[in-house]
Amino acid sequence: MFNFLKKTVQRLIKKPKEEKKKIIKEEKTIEKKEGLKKRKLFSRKVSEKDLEKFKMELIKANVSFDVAEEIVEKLRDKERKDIKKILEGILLNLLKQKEIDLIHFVKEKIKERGCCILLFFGFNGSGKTTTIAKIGSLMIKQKIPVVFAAGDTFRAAAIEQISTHAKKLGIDVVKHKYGGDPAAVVFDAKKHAETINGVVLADTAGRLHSDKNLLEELNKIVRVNKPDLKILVLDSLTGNDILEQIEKFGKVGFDGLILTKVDVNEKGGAILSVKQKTDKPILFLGTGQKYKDLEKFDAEKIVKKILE
Ligand SMILES: Nc1nc2c(ncn2[C@@H]2O[C@H](COP(=O)(O)OP(=O)(O)OP(=O)(O)O)[C@@H](O)[C@H]2O)c(=O)[nH]1
Ligand SMILES: [Mg+2]
Repeated sequence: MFNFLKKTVQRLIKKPKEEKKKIIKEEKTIEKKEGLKKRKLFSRKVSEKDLEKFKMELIKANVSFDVAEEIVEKLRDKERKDIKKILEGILLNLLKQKEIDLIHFVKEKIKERGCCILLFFGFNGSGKTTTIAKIGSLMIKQKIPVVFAAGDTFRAAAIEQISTHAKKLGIDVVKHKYGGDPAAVVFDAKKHAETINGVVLADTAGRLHSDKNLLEELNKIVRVNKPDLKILVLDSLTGNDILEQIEKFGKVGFDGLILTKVDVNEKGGAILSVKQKTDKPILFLGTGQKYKDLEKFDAEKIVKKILE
């Protein structure tokens, strides 16, 4: 996780030995010619060439162009010895967020009104159904009654997929027929959740950029069922398209995000771009295919990983 981003940052912080030797040699020549003052200028500050290279590498690590520029701007004319500290500040600032403690939130909602509805949506294959299963498992561990709503009535086998997870986890699932109205599925799941004082985890069909009807369907689910939290699930491997997805789903509105597949994401830059694009909190990172592979988002831990 974040290996590529980490290497990029490390390259800027620690110059390779040969390069350092070369710089010192060049500096000595300058010193002889033009005196000590010039040498200090040359050696201490991070060079324009290094910054440009750093920017390109950030972009290669899936950091968006705007964010890469912003980072480099803040490093310009700074002394090399301060770079690590400055970068730490930039990264922490980019990743900071208003936390939502999901378990606490759900428990409070159930106390208030007898149930809680969490609606999950996102692009095709981003990991919605898998993430719902992981969160279902988490809720059970917290002794919160759970019901799945099989709201993907669009894709063949989607109902079976969530039913299989439900069976493995011992969770109830409310389902209708294929082609049925997802808003009605979530409504029925809510009725069931009220009888058990539990939480509805509502699955939905994957969306493509061009799926106007599916976006309308999503709006209808929201209108009819008024979910307590709308959660956008994003695949961290997506690259710059991820920003477009945030924009699209922003039209439905979301309260939090989950970024999946960070375990197979060597680059790691998308997380910075996402944070810059939206001020909604990242609730969890998906770190694998097992139920336990769900990590709470922790900005300090991530920055430490990149800079250590
Ligand atoms: N490595 C890894 N794989 C994941 C993670 N989350 C989901 N996947 C895999 O990604 C694939 C798609 O996951 P789904 O949960 O079916 O995605 P979806 O968004 O429900 O897909 P659609 O219903 O087709 O829109 C599956 O093979 C999952 O096992 C993760 O955090 N890490
Ligand atoms: Mg699915």
